[in-house]
Amino acid sequence: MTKERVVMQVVQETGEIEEIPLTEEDLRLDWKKGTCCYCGVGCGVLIGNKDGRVLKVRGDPNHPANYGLLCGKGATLPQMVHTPDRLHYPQVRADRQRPHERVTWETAIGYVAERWKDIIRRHGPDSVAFYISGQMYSEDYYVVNKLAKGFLGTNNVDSNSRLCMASAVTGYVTSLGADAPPGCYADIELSDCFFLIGTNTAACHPVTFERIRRRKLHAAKRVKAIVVDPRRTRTADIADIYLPIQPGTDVALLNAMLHVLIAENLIQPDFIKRHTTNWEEMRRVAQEYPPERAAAICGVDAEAIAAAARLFGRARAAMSFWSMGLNQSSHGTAKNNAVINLHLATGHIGRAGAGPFSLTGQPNAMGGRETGGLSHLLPGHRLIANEQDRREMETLWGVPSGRIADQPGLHAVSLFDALAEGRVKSVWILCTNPVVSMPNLNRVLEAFSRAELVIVNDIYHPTETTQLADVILPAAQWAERDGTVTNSERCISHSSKAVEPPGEALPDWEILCRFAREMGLGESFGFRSAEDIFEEYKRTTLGKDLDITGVTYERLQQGSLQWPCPTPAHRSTLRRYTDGVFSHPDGKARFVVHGYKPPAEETDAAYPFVLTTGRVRDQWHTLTRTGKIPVLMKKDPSGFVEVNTADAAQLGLASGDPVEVTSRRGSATAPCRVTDAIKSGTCFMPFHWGSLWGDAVVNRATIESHDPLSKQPELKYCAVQLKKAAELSHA
Ligand SMILES: Nc1nc2c(c(=O)[nH]1)N[C@H]1C(S)=C(S)[C@@H](COP(=O)(O)OP(=O)(O)OC[C@H]3O[C@@H](n4cnc5c(=O)[nH]c(N)nc54)[C@H](O)[C@@H]3O)O[C@H]1N2
Ligand SMILES: Nc1nc2c(c(=O)[nH]1)N[C@H]1C(S)=C(S)[C@@H](COP(=O)(O)OP(=O)(O)OC[C@H]3O[C@@H](n4cnc5c(=O)[nH]c(N)nc54)[C@H](O)[C@@H]3O)O[C@H]1N2
Ligand code: SF4
Ligand SMILES: [Mo]
Repeated sequence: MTKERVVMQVVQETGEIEEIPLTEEDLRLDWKKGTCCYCGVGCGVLIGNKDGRVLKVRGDPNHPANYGLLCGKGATLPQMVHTPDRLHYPQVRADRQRPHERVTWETAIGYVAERWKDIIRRHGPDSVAFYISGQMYSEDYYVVNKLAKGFLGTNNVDSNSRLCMASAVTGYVTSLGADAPPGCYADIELSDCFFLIGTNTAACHPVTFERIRRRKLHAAKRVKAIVVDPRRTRTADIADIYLPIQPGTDVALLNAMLHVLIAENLIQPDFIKRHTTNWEEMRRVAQEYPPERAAAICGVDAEAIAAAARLFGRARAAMSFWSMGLNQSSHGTAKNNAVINLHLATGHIGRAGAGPFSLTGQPNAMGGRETGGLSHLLPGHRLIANEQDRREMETLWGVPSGRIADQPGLHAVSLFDALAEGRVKSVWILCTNPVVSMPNLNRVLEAFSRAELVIVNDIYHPTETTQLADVILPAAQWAERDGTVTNSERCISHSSKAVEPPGEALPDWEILCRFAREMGLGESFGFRSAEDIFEEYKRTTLGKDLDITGVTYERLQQGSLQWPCPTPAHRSTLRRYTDGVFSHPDGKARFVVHGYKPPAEETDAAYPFVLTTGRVRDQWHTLTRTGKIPVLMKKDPSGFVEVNTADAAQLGLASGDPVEVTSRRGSATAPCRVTDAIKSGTCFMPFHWGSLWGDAVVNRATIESHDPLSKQPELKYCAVQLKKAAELSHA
């Protein structure tokens, strides 16, 4: 690092950039290139370490996702590395009444292998399952998939990405013919209309939001922004039009926007004719959604819907951003298709500054899909259901033809159902905390108590999930191991090992390989490094839409690369579909048409409020990391329930009162926050606080109903009653 004044730049909630100077001493640290392990923005970081400890972090000025900028979570990464509750050793309990006991790796792996052999012998390979995470590196993902689908003979591998990105995947695949957003972050600086729907970008993708905000504010008259969310979050601060939509009704709104675009000749008939199919059906259904009809369904002004459509249709280049407000829905695929339809009708796709851009939640949700990390996928964007795809993978893995089962495995919700019903006997959970994050937690607890053997890889103990495990395996975490991730814009970055993991902790892939060897599969799982795995994995992408055979660890050390990147000389692919040729066999994009459907569970006299859920800016998921960082705990020290002012008055609730939120499945209790920023009839709780923190556990109430295509559960909508509680309980 040079001698000039080096600062860490951190974007604040207000949009101001705080500059924290690095000292002379800081600059003498050993700095390694990494990637932030929190959100899907995928910011490049430099990890400053000394004597085996991570001491500082700073944004990588050369990384295209952030050009040096970080948010508050990224800036405090060092504080979550060396904590007192890090797991150092494998632990086992043979009897659930007894405490966990430290064992050697040989004993732990030997025990798991022996139990799985026995369970598989008695009940067949589909009696075991892996539940994994969009926070694992692609190398970990590849090894789990190879092991389960290629060697153990079960497709029961699903990821928490099912709760996150599954509807975006089915949306892209049905509309465009292939997974992943067509554009890139650099489009932000070239766009003149931002359509943000179902995303609190300011809180959840702060560095990307800062780019959007800057673009908007630098040309405030020319660049327009539309925000659609039942809660007025800071994301709406940049909006020219803010639509406080009734939760779950987005398809009606989007169809009505298309109605207006057609009525006012703001569509591109030439683009539609040359590059799409199914327009007549689209036009017919859009006709059924005049803005007045949508206004009644969505609870927003018809004129505002028309105005939003005009901004979108008149823009030179419009970009849409969305995330969980659309994906976590019993018709999440339809919501995704409906956004993409707006782009297809107006030709806002495949060119600079324009395109549908779903924001990826976790740092490697995208890489997970690339490596086959959902129960219906195989590596290289292949499908279990496709015979040729299975044969190709069997050849690549050197296993007999027919080894890969021809039916998709269990998806996340059905996996926990199968455990609760005794159809699956054992689950191995890696890098996720389902006892906080799954919907309808009482059902999940049933699953754990019925399971014969629960194995959990984590970096900390206790978590709500490790507490219930029979076997706890200590994983090396961020900065303690190598690996690659793919962020929201298809950009692959390498994250380096900077320090040794604590105690006997090992990278997840290595734990899995040790297990595979114990199962007698040593020949196929002899990987010696993450790079070894990457080299094998990348060959599975040869000739596929995401071909990355031109990527090497060495090239990634120089900088990240956006797929496809098929040759060593190939530079990143910024945009796909620039030639108007889409990924369906006929080369056309498809209008996938849906009418509005109500959510799975509707409100009634007994459960009159809509409960929606989500995140706050300074916390990450189930708090295992950010919950230990005092500066991040300051703003929202506990869970809470946002209640609209008029509703609160009627219920006799004031801010700070304990309020009990009860659905047909369970209840949570947290302090009330009375606010005008949420729509009347709707309440909101963040899902971060699990049972280790008290009773603000919102997923006790949420519903496991899911989209029929994507199987993504409806975490953003269920019916609840609200009442003042006697008191709050704190752990
Ligand atoms: N600070 C922070 N950042 C994160 C994370 C984190 O835990 N903390 N997690 C990461 C991950 S994995 C993910 S998936 C992303 C999630 O990022 P976001 O999707 O932005 O976050 P959420 O808060 O879950 O939901 C976004 C918004 O959807 C709105 N919403 C609810 N129902 C509806 C609806 O029916 N229609 C519409 N239009 N809007 C609705 C909610 O009010 C909420 O403001 O964030 C990533 N970034
Ligand atoms: N109500 C409601 N529920 C939701 C959501 C919502 O919006 N509303 N959002 C859903 C979404 S989008 C998501 S992505 C999920 C997230 O939910 P989870 O995945 O359950 O949340 P995390 O806290 O990120 O869990 C990651 C776990 O892995 C551990 N860990 C970290 N690094 C490593 C590692 O390198 N190896 C191993 N083995 N372990 C590691 C952490 O300590 C932690 O226990 O929640 C879902 N649940
Ligand atoms: S925006 Fe996301 S990736 Fe970037 S520093 Fe913040 S949490 Fe990390
Ligand atoms: Mo997510």
